[in-house]
Amino acid sequence: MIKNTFYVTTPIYYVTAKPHLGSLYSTLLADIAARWNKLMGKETFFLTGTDEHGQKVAAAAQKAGKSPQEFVDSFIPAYKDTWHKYELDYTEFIRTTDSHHVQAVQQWIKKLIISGDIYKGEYSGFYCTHCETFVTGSDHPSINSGRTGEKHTGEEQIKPVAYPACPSCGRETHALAEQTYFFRLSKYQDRLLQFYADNPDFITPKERVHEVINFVKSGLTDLSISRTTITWGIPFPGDPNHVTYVWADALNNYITAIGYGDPDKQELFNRWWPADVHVLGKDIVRFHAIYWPAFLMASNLALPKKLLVHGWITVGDQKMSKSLGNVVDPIALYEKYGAEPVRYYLMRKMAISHDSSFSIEDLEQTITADLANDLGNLLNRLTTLAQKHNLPTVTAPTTWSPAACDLRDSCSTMLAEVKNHMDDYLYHRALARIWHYIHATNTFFHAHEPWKLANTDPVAFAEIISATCHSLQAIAIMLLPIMPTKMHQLLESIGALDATHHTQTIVKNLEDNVWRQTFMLKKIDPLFEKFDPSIHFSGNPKNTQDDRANSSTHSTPVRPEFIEGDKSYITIDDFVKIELVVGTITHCEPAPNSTKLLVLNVDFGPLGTRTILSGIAQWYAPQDLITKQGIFVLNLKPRKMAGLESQGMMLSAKTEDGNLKMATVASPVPNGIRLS
Ligand code: ME8
Ligand code: MG
Repeated sequence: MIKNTFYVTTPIYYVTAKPHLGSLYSTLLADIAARWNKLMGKETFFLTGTDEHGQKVAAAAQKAGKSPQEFVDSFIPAYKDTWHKYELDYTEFIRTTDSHHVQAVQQWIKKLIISGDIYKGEYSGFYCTHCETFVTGSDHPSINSGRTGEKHTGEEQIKPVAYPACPSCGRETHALAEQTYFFRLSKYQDRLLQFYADNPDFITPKERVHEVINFVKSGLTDLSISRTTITWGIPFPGDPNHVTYVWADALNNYITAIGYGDPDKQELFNRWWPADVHVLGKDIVRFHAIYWPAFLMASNLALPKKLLVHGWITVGDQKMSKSLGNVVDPIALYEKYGAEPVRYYLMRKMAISHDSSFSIEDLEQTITADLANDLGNLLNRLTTLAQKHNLPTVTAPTTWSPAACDLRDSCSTMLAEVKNHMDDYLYHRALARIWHYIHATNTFFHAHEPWKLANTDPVAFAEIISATCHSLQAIAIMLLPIMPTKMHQLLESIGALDATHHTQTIVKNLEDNVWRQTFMLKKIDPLFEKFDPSIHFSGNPKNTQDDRANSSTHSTPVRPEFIEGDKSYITIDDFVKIELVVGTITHCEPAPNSTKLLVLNVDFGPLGTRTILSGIAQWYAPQDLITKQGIFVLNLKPRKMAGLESQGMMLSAKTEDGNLKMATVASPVPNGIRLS
């Protein structure tokens, strides 16, 4: 029996902050896949949610001075509100702290312990908290676990890297040695390779499969799936000192949300599993293409049909990310532009397999040109004309002119091609194809100058109006998954709202060149607003279509009001007020009566020597610092600390998990040099 169901998921997001444009993008891709399949007559389940356990979340909670549960709870309304504002019509929002998920994961573990795929052992290696991932020796052949022991050249005042960098994010990992439960990943190496060979379409875009195959071929070691050094996680069944590794917890959301582990929900589970598509960004391919299929194999469950892997939304050349602090706030965009223009822009401009740069200038130009001018104006002219000539109801002619037949033929070709693109998740191509047809419809409408025909040839006039309405109906139906509310308004204004109730038949008819009999036209407020780029940007406001296509490659920075948590840039004048100077630490000792502070004597060359106190005793022994060059703020108001006056501040970087490194220069420079 062919299932007439469609199950789509998004990554569940770490709740360390509110959602941003990147998480919106993934969730939107899933929403559009669900809406499209619904339109094509399938029953759909669209799952999204939040990943709430693990070290990363616990560390962020601690920093915020909240309990982990309180901390994660505080973000849920922001997620749900943002998704509702953007019309992301999910079926279920799963939280990994939901009790049914917790219980189902525990059951899953128990089953695998019984089957022998989970066993207890000892892990010793490295861990990246940012990616919540274990880094093994084979990931990093160049593990360097100590000082180089070379002679002093001045250069190695910078400590050699003590731990390997994380292969995903490049951050320094930390050492980990603990008792742990392992998942027998190594056992599934051959079956995984066979699966990739048998299912060449498992990963979209296809090219991504090579890195996965290479990784598996290089040899899979068993995966540590419990932690004893953290407490914020699902308690490991039968061993209270352990909590479940966050990925072994999180990946299972895709099955626990539809009833896995609940005997009363067996039918529901069978109805939806396996998932038709998991949407994810390219950062988490390894977890979804290797660990997840192996977990499922071990559980005797079918594997998902597809992983839809997308690239980054970037700002300039940088990935938009919570940790880089350059995230665009979807709510600020919503307030200025509305949900559906932003939905359109993200789907039109972000090619799924590539990284794509986001800029407000490009967004405004796209809304103005594509939505307000190409589509909105066409509807507006049509309905204005019909109203002016008192033609509320248009009936299709018995025979169509050759020009109208051409338009009708190109409509059915457009539909067939757009359907293929939509089925292949190539939404930017589908939209480009629809816009090609919108241009053809505009050309048809304007070339026949219906405003002149109204009084001279009422039959020809009605034909132009009717054919344009048919085109608009087809366009609106294909755009329903992208801009549901606006397209309902459009269909209503041409009296074709009923088309939304039986879309499959309508699409079939349009493909078969069967056009509708009557339309009833009603003028409505413009569907889309125009944005004049000259208000915010210098340069030629009348950019052509081609200029627009290029504009994202040399994009202007996103305006500050759209950057989350960064509502006010400083100017260069503000920056130069801070005197940042390089100096060498010539003497260092613990501050009297303090376990935290060190007293540094720092030589600033021509600027003299200063006494500076720094709260770094926990990370550096005094002798480690002598002869090192640091970066200091020299015009900070002197401050009394531990009974001494500190005449400046040393800069350092503290990581989420509490490591601290002093800031320095890449190679020695003369003391007293000012940073600029
Ligand atoms: O990795 N452009 O959660 P996460 C496009 N909890 N997409 C982006 C993006 C950007 N600049 N930034 C983030 C996790 N994303 C785990 C997932 S799943 C069982 C567990 C999207 O909060 C993209 O989909 O770090 C990426 O894969 C995801 O957010 C990572 O979200
Ligand atoms: Mg991430």
